Amino acid sequence: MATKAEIDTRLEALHVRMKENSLAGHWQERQRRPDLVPWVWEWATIRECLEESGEVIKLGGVNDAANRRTVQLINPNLTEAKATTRTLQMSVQLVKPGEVAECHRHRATALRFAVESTGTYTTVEGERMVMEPGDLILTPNWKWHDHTNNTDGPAVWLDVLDGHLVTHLDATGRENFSEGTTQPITKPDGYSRKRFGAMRPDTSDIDDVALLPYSYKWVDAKATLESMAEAGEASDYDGVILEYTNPVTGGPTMPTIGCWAQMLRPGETTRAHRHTGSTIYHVVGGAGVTTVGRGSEATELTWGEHDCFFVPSWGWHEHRNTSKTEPAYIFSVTDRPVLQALHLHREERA
Ligand code: GTQ
Repeated sequence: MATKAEIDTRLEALHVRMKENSLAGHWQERQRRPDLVPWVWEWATIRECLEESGEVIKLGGVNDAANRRTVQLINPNLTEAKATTRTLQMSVQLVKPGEVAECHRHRATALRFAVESTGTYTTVEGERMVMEPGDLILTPNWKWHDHTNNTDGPAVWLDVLDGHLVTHLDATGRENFSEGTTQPITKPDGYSRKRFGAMRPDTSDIDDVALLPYSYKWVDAKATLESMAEAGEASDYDGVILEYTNPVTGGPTMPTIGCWAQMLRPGETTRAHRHTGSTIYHVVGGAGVTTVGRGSEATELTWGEHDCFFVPSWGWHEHRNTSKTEPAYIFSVTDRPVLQALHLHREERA
């Protein structure tokens, strides 16, 4: 029988030999990545940093100008990766009057959710999609897109991209539009919403209907939430909630990013649940508190108008509208469609 000391010596030698040969034992330790932190980004701070970036960062054109001017929301445990979550990035973009953010496309999927805008538009695959506050515009992967602010006020919107997921999958790719700063406008305004919105169109000319350029108006989302609230259609766990869907497939907005709009009625507190898939929230209006985790581990995220906050995957959470008189409206994005596609979506209710 080998002694403990002999075994230890041989084990150490084995570890060295394996390391030299790019091998490792299952029993050996590895670096664990940290859990993500529930977090709130206050709008006032984001907006001030964005305003300042507007003074010092030039957009478009030549030399040191950036191709996009955004302030990125970072999870405190993802500072090196510069990421909001391990799959999604939420950033806030500023395009000043007269500015253009040049045309390109990439294999990262993106969306815009307008915060301040009076008529600035994103052109997606030849269609101008005008942004009014709360409007949602999809830029599925590999669709040409550029942004034009022809108005006399700043345009500010949330960008959400699945770039971290795409990078993780080694599937990145991008291309600049070579025939100018912006792409030609080839479709009438409202084209996608009219063609795909109400009746079932013939889509046999479309390569992949899961990747439709599309836009959704906030007036519609809000009116729907209000009529659902009136009818008492609500979830104990989410309040009055709607998922934005692809108008042709009925599935999620895009294969990698799901979008939701919800209303917490005055004074409403939801029941706690948790699920796989992480969620980034943006408060369209109202004020409240979201409790993440339970017992001594609980964190209270206090939020108000335009703030953004994050609930990690598998984190218990419940929302409370702290106003007794006003509803709270929240837009959120999630990587749930990916988890569903991989049969990894799970939910547990308290
Ligand atoms: O506006 O096309 O936040 O390409 C990151 C990458 C925005 C955009 C981002 C982008 C864009």
